[in-house]
Amino acid sequence: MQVHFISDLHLTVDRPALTAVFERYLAGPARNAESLYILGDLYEYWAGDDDQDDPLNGDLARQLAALADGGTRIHFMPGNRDFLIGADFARRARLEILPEPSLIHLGPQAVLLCHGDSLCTDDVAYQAFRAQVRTPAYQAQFLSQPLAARKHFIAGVRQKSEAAKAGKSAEIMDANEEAIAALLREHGYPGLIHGHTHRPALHHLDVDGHSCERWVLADWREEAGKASGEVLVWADGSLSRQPLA
Ligand code: LP5
Ligand code: MN
Repeated sequence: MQVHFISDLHLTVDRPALTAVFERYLAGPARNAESLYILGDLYEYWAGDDDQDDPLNGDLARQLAALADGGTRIHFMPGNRDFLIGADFARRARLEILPEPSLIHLGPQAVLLCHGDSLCTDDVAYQAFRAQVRTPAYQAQFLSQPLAARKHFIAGVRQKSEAAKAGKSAEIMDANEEAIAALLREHGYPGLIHGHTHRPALHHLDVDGHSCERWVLADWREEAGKASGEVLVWADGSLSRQPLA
Protein backbone atom coordinates (compact mmCIF):
# COMPACT_ATOMS: atom_id res chain seq x y z
CA MET A 1 0.00 0.00 0.00
CA GLN A 2 1.40 3.38 -1.03
CA VAL A 3 0.39 6.95 -0.21
CA HIS A 4 1.72 9.74 -2.45
CA PHE A 5 2.30 13.44 -1.74
CA ILE A 6 3.00 16.13 -4.34
CA SER A 7 2.77 19.92 -4.43
CA ASP A 8 3.93 23.01 -6.30
CA LEU A 9 3.64 21.67 -9.83
CA HIS A 10 2.62 25.14 -11.09
CA LEU A 11 1.12 23.63 -14.24
CA THR A 12 0.36 25.99 -17.12
CA VAL A 13 -0.03 25.69 -20.88
CA ASP A 14 3.27 27.59 -21.11
CA ARG A 15 5.14 24.58 -19.67
CA PRO A 16 3.94 21.63 -21.77
CA ALA A 17 6.90 19.38 -20.87
CA LEU A 18 5.98 19.72 -17.19
CA THR A 19 2.36 18.86 -17.91
CA ALA A 20 3.65 15.78 -19.75
CA VAL A 21 5.62 14.70 -16.64
CA PHE A 22 2.40 14.96 -14.62
CA GLU A 23 0.39 13.08 -17.23
CA ARG A 24 2.94 10.25 -17.26
CA TYR A 25 2.85 10.19 -13.47
CA LEU A 26 -0.96 9.96 -13.43
CA ALA A 27 -0.97 7.13 -15.96
CA GLY A 28 1.95 5.34 -14.28
CA PRO A 29 3.34 5.55 -10.73
CA ALA A 30 0.23 7.22 -9.28
CA ARG A 31 -1.72 4.03 -10.00
CA ASN A 32 0.27 2.29 -7.26
CA ALA A 33 -1.10 4.74 -4.69
CA GLU A 34 -4.12 4.03 -2.58
CA SER A 35 -4.26 7.77 -1.87
CA LEU A 36 -2.73 10.76 -3.63
CA TYR A 37 -2.46 14.03 -1.71
CA ILE A 38 -1.95 17.15 -3.84
CA LEU A 39 -0.86 19.79 -1.34
CA GLY A 40 -1.53 22.93 -3.34
CA ASP A 41 -0.24 24.89 -6.33
CA LEU A 42 -1.14 22.16 -8.77
CA TYR A 43 -1.78 25.06 -11.14
CA GLU A 44 0.23 28.21 -11.79
CA TYR A 45 -2.96 30.08 -11.03
CA TRP A 46 -6.69 29.36 -10.98
CA ALA A 47 -9.23 31.98 -12.00
CA GLY A 48 -12.30 29.84 -11.32
CA ASP A 49 -13.74 26.44 -12.24
CA ASP A 50 -15.48 28.05 -15.22
CA ASP A 51 -12.15 28.85 -16.93
CA GLN A 52 -12.78 26.58 -19.89
CA ASP A 53 -10.32 28.63 -22.03
CA ASP A 54 -7.62 26.81 -20.11
CA PRO A 55 -7.17 23.39 -21.73
CA LEU A 56 -5.53 22.12 -18.54
CA ASN A 57 -8.84 22.59 -16.76
CA GLY A 58 -10.70 19.91 -18.73
CA ASP A 59 -7.77 17.66 -19.74
CA LEU A 60 -6.32 17.23 -16.28
CA ALA A 61 -9.74 16.83 -14.69
CA ARG A 62 -10.36 13.90 -17.03
CA GLN A 63 -6.96 12.35 -16.30
CA LEU A 64 -7.39 12.77 -12.56
CA ALA A 65 -10.86 11.22 -12.82
CA ALA A 66 -9.37 8.26 -14.71
CA LEU A 67 -6.90 7.74 -11.87
CA ALA A 68 -9.75 7.89 -9.35
CA ASP A 69 -11.73 5.40 -11.44
CA GLY A 70 -8.74 3.06 -11.16
CA GLY A 71 -9.10 3.10 -7.36
CA THR A 72 -6.74 5.89 -6.19
CA ARG A 73 -8.39 8.33 -3.79
CA ILE A 74 -7.33 11.87 -4.72
CA HIS A 75 -7.22 14.64 -2.12
CA PHE A 76 -6.52 18.26 -2.93
CA MET A 77 -5.49 20.96 -0.48
CA PRO A 78 -5.57 24.52 -1.85
CA GLY A 79 -2.33 26.39 -2.45
CA ASN A 80 -1.82 30.14 -2.52
CA ARG A 81 -2.22 30.09 -6.31
CA ASP A 82 -5.13 27.72 -6.81
CA PHE A 83 -7.27 28.17 -3.72
CA LEU A 84 -10.20 29.04 -5.99
CA ILE A 85 -10.47 25.43 -7.17
CA GLY A 86 -14.00 24.55 -6.20
CA ALA A 87 -16.75 21.98 -6.15
CA ASP A 88 -17.23 21.83 -9.91
CA PHE A 89 -13.60 20.96 -10.64
CA ALA A 90 -13.60 18.54 -7.69
CA ARG A 91 -16.61 16.72 -9.15
CA ARG A 92 -15.08 16.54 -12.62
CA ALA A 93 -11.66 15.42 -11.36
CA ARG A 94 -13.24 13.05 -8.82
CA LEU A 95 -11.16 14.48 -6.01
CA GLU A 96 -11.92 15.60 -2.48
CA ILE A 97 -10.97 19.10 -1.34
CA LEU A 98 -9.28 18.92 2.05
CA PRO A 99 -9.44 21.62 4.73
CA GLU A 100 -6.10 23.10 5.78
CA PRO A 101 -4.49 21.81 7.90
CA SER A 102 -5.60 18.16 7.80
CA LEU A 103 -4.41 15.41 10.09
CA ILE A 104 -4.00 11.94 8.57
CA HIS A 105 -2.38 8.70 9.69
CA LEU A 106 0.39 6.84 7.90
CA GLY A 107 0.25 3.53 9.72
CA PRO A 108 0.51 4.44 13.40
CA GLN A 109 2.07 7.86 12.73
CA ALA A 110 -0.09 10.99 12.79
CA VAL A 111 0.91 13.46 10.08
CA LEU A 112 -0.34 16.99 9.56
CA LEU A 113 -0.68 18.32 6.01
CA CYS A 114 -0.69 21.94 4.88
CA HIS A 115 0.37 23.90 1.79
CA GLY A 116 2.98 25.82 3.78
CA ASP A 117 2.23 29.46 3.05
CA SER A 118 0.41 29.89 6.38
CA LEU A 119 3.70 29.04 8.14
CA CYS A 120 5.54 31.96 6.54
CA THR A 121 4.51 34.35 9.29
CA ASP A 122 7.53 36.64 8.88
CA ASP A 123 6.11 37.62 5.48
CA VAL A 124 3.72 40.13 6.99
CA ALA A 125 2.67 41.69 3.66
CA TYR A 126 1.79 38.28 2.25
CA GLN A 127 -0.16 37.25 5.37
CA ALA A 128 -2.24 40.44 5.12
CA PHE A 129 -2.95 39.69 1.44
CA ARG A 130 -3.77 36.07 2.30
CA ALA A 131 -6.18 37.00 5.09
CA GLN A 132 -8.09 39.20 2.67
CA VAL A 133 -8.34 36.85 -0.32
CA ARG A 134 -9.22 33.81 1.77
CA THR A 135 -12.49 35.28 3.08
CA PRO A 136 -15.64 33.75 1.51
CA ALA A 137 -17.09 37.22 0.90
CA TYR A 138 -14.03 38.38 -1.02
CA GLN A 139 -13.97 35.21 -3.08
CA ALA A 140 -17.69 35.37 -3.88
CA GLN A 141 -17.29 38.98 -5.01
CA PHE A 142 -14.26 38.02 -7.11
CA LEU A 143 -15.96 35.02 -8.73
CA SER A 144 -19.00 37.11 -9.62
CA GLN A 145 -16.84 39.11 -12.04
CA PRO A 146 -16.43 38.12 -15.70
CA LEU A 147 -13.60 35.65 -16.36
CA ALA A 148 -11.60 38.15 -18.41
CA ALA A 149 -11.71 40.69 -15.56
CA ARG A 150 -10.60 38.02 -13.08
CA LYS A 151 -7.64 37.06 -15.26
CA HIS A 152 -6.68 40.69 -15.67
CA PHE A 153 -6.80 41.16 -11.89
CA ILE A 154 -4.73 38.03 -11.29
CA ALA A 155 -2.10 39.21 -13.79
CA GLY A 156 -1.80 42.40 -11.74
CA VAL A 157 -1.49 40.48 -8.46
CA ARG A 158 1.17 38.22 -9.95
CA GLN A 159 3.16 41.23 -11.13
CA LYS A 160 2.91 42.93 -7.74
CA SER A 161 3.80 39.70 -5.99
CA GLU A 162 6.92 39.21 -8.13
CA ALA A 163 7.97 42.81 -7.47
CA ALA A 164 7.36 42.38 -3.74
CA LYS A 165 9.31 39.11 -3.60
CA ALA A 166 12.33 40.77 -5.21
CA GLY A 167 12.57 42.95 -2.11
CA LYS A 168 12.18 40.14 0.45
CA SER A 169 14.96 38.07 1.93
CA ALA A 170 14.97 34.27 1.64
CA GLU A 171 14.52 34.03 5.43
CA ILE A 172 11.35 36.12 5.37
CA MET A 173 9.85 33.84 2.73
CA ASP A 174 10.66 30.62 4.62
CA ALA A 175 8.48 28.90 7.20
CA ASN A 176 8.80 30.39 10.67
CA GLU A 177 10.07 27.96 13.33
CA GLU A 178 7.73 29.28 16.02
CA ALA A 179 4.74 28.96 13.69
CA ILE A 180 5.72 25.36 12.95
CA ALA A 181 6.15 24.56 16.64
CA ALA A 182 2.81 26.16 17.54
CA LEU A 183 1.01 24.16 14.85
CA LEU A 184 2.57 20.86 15.92
CA ARG A 185 1.85 21.62 19.59
CA GLU A 186 -1.79 22.34 18.78
CA HIS A 187 -2.17 18.99 16.99
CA GLY A 188 -0.39 16.78 19.52
CA TYR A 189 3.10 16.69 17.96
CA PRO A 190 2.47 14.85 14.68
CA GLY A 191 4.80 14.75 11.69
CA LEU A 192 4.39 17.53 9.14
CA ILE A 193 4.33 17.47 5.33
CA HIS A 194 4.08 20.71 3.36
CA GLY A 195 5.26 22.46 0.23
CA HIS A 196 5.23 26.10 -0.94
CA THR A 197 8.75 27.16 0.02
CA HIS A 198 10.45 25.20 -2.79
CA ARG A 199 13.11 24.13 -0.28
CA PRO A 200 12.86 20.35 -0.22
CA ALA A 201 14.32 18.98 2.99
CA LEU A 202 13.73 16.68 5.93
CA HIS A 203 13.94 18.57 9.21
CA HIS A 204 14.22 16.70 12.51
CA LEU A 205 12.54 18.92 15.08
CA ASP A 206 12.38 18.91 18.83
CA VAL A 207 9.12 20.53 19.89
CA ASP A 208 8.62 20.67 23.67
CA GLY A 209 10.74 17.50 23.96
CA HIS A 210 8.82 15.65 21.22
CA SER A 211 10.69 14.48 18.10
CA CYS A 212 8.80 15.51 14.97
CA GLU A 213 9.78 15.08 11.32
CA ARG A 214 9.01 17.90 8.91
CA TRP A 215 9.09 16.94 5.24
CA VAL A 216 9.19 19.81 2.76
CA LEU A 217 8.05 18.78 -0.71
CA ALA A 218 9.97 19.74 -3.85
CA ASP A 219 8.55 22.04 -6.50
CA TRP A 220 8.33 20.69 -10.04
CA ARG A 221 10.25 22.62 -12.65
CA GLU A 222 11.01 23.05 -16.30
CA GLU A 223 14.43 24.48 -17.03
CA ALA A 224 16.00 24.76 -20.47
CA GLY A 225 13.20 22.55 -21.81
CA LYS A 226 13.92 19.82 -19.26
CA ALA A 227 11.04 19.06 -16.94
CA SER A 228 11.20 17.16 -13.68
CA GLY A 229 9.04 16.48 -10.68
CA GLU A 230 9.10 14.61 -7.43
CA VAL A 231 6.68 12.54 -5.40
CA LEU A 232 7.04 11.73 -1.71
CA VAL A 233 6.01 8.10 -1.32
CA TRP A 234 4.94 6.34 1.84
CA ALA A 235 5.53 2.60 1.40
CA ASP A 236 6.57 -0.23 3.72
CA GLY A 237 6.26 2.06 6.72
CA SER A 238 8.56 4.85 5.59
CA LEU A 239 8.68 7.96 3.41
CA SER A 240 11.04 8.45 0.48
CA ARG A 241 11.37 10.81 -2.46
CA GLN A 242 11.03 9.52 -5.99
CA PRO A 243 12.10 11.62 -8.98
CA LEU A 244 9.77 11.93 -11.97
CA ALA A 245 10.67 12.88 -15.53
O1 LP5 B 1 3.31 32.18 -5.37
P1 LP5 B 1 4.69 32.64 -5.04
O2 LP5 B 1 5.49 31.60 -4.36
O3 LP5 B 1 5.36 33.20 -6.27
O4 LP5 B 1 4.54 33.89 -4.05
C1 LP5 B 1 3.81 33.73 -2.86
C2 LP5 B 1 3.16 35.05 -2.49
N1 LP5 B 1 2.39 35.58 -3.61
C3 LP5 B 1 1.15 35.14 -3.88
C4 LP5 B 1 0.49 35.73 -5.11
C5 LP5 B 1 0.42 34.64 -6.20
O5 LP5 B 1 1.71 34.18 -6.52
C6 LP5 B 1 -0.21 35.17 -7.49
C7 LP5 B 1 -1.69 35.20 -7.45
C8 LP5 B 1 -2.32 33.85 -7.68
C9 LP5 B 1 -3.76 33.95 -8.12
C10 LP5 B 1 -4.75 33.70 -7.03
C11 LP5 B 1 -6.11 34.20 -7.38
C12 LP5 B 1 -6.42 35.32 -6.44
C13 LP5 B 1 -7.36 36.35 -6.87
C14 LP5 B 1 -8.14 36.89 -5.70
C15 LP5 B 1 -9.13 35.88 -5.29
C16 LP5 B 1 -10.08 36.22 -4.26
O6 LP5 B 1 0.58 34.30 -3.22
C17 LP5 B 1 4.18 36.06 -2.06
C18 LP5 B 1 5.04 35.47 -0.96
C19 LP5 B 1 5.70 34.17 -1.47
O7 LP5 B 1 4.64 33.27 -1.82
C20 LP5 B 1 6.58 33.50 -0.45
O8 LP5 B 1 5.82 32.96 0.62
O9 LP5 B 1 6.04 36.40 -0.57
O10 LP5 B 1 3.46 37.16 -1.50
C21 LP5 B 1 3.58 38.40 -2.04
O11 LP5 B 1 4.50 38.69 -2.74
C22 LP5 B 1 2.45 39.34 -1.63
C23 LP5 B 1 2.90 40.78 -1.49
O12 LP5 B 1 3.86 40.89 -0.49
C24 LP5 B 1 1.72 41.67 -1.11
C25 LP5 B 1 0.51 41.59 -2.01
C26 LP5 B 1 0.72 42.17 -3.40
C27 LP5 B 1 -0.52 42.06 -4.25
C28 LP5 B 1 -1.46 43.23 -4.06
C29 LP5 B 1 -2.66 43.10 -4.94
C30 LP5 B 1 -3.62 44.19 -4.72
C31 LP5 B 1 -5.00 43.68 -4.70
C32 LP5 B 1 -5.55 43.60 -3.31
C33 LP5 B 1 -6.50 42.47 -3.13
C34 LP5 B 1 -6.56 41.97 -1.76
MN1 MN C 1 2.67 28.08 -2.94
